[in-house]
Amino acid sequence: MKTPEITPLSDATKRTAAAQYARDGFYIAPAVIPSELLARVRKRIDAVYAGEYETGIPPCGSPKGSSEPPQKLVKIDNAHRSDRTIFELVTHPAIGEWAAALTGAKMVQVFACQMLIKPPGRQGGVNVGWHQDQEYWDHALTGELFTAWVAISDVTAESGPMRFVPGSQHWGLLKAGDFFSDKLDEIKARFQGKSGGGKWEEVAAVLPPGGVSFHHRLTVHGSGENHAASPRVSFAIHFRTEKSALQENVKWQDVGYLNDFADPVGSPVSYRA
Ligand SMILES: O=C(O)CCC(=O)C(=O)O
Repeated sequence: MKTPEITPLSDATKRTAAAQYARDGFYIAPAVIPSELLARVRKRIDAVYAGEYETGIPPCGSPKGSSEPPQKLVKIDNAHRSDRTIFELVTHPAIGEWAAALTGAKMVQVFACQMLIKPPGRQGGVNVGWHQDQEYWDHALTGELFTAWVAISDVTAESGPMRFVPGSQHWGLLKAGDFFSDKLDEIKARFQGKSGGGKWEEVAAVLPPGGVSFHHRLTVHGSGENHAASPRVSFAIHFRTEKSALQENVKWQDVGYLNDFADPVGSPVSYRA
C-alpha cells in the first residue's frame, strides 16, 4: 500500500490547535479523509458487520456476522486487523499528523480501534453513556493516550454526535462513567458530584464525512440518540505516544483489545518525527 501524500500543517496551525486541545481536552479538525477512501471504507464496514474478514483475522470478540440492519449500537473492536481498507483509514497519515500536532508527540501508535454504527431510533441501546476513556484503559495502560474519532457518515446535530465536556480532562480520573449505559442524566449527576464543582458544558462534535475529532483520555464524553434517517457510522481510533507504557506486570496478551506494540498490523505507527 502506497502512503498517501498529505499537505503538512503550518507551525501556526499546529500551535493554535495544540493550545486549544490543552485547554478543552478535545479538538475538532477539518475533514481530512478523501471521499474516495470513505466510499471504499463504507463497503468494507458492511462486509465486516456481515462477518467477512478479508485478512482472515477476526475482530476482537469475533462478533457474529449479521445481514440484518442493527437495532442497537454496534461496536466492533480492532477491525483494522481484519480488513486492509479499514487499516488504510485507521493509519491515514493525515490523522497521525494532526495527532502529533495536538500532543507534540514524537511517535503516535494505534493500540486499538472501534467501528461504531449507531442506528436511528429512540429505543434504548443507541446512546453512549458519559465516560472517560481512561476508565477502560487504566488497568492496562498509563501515560499519554487519546482518541481520534473519524466520521464516515455525515454526523449532524440530529444523528447523535459525540458531545464533549470542555476542560473535564483536568478533573482527574473520576470512575463515574459508563459507556454502555443509556442513562445520560444519571451519569452526568455522578460526574458532577465528583468533579469538585467543575463546570458542565457540552460541545457537540458535528462532523462532515471524513472529519475527525480528537479527545484526551480523561475528557468526559458521550452521545445521545440518532434522530436522523440513517445510521451514524464512525471509527474511534485509540492512540498511545512515546510517553505511554503498559502498567507494571501487565502483558499485552492478557488484555483483550491490545496487540503487541511491535506488531505493525495490530499496532501500526501513524506518525514518527
Ligand atoms: O461514538 C460515540 O458516541 C462515543 C465514542 C467514544 O466513546 C470514544 O470514541 O471514545
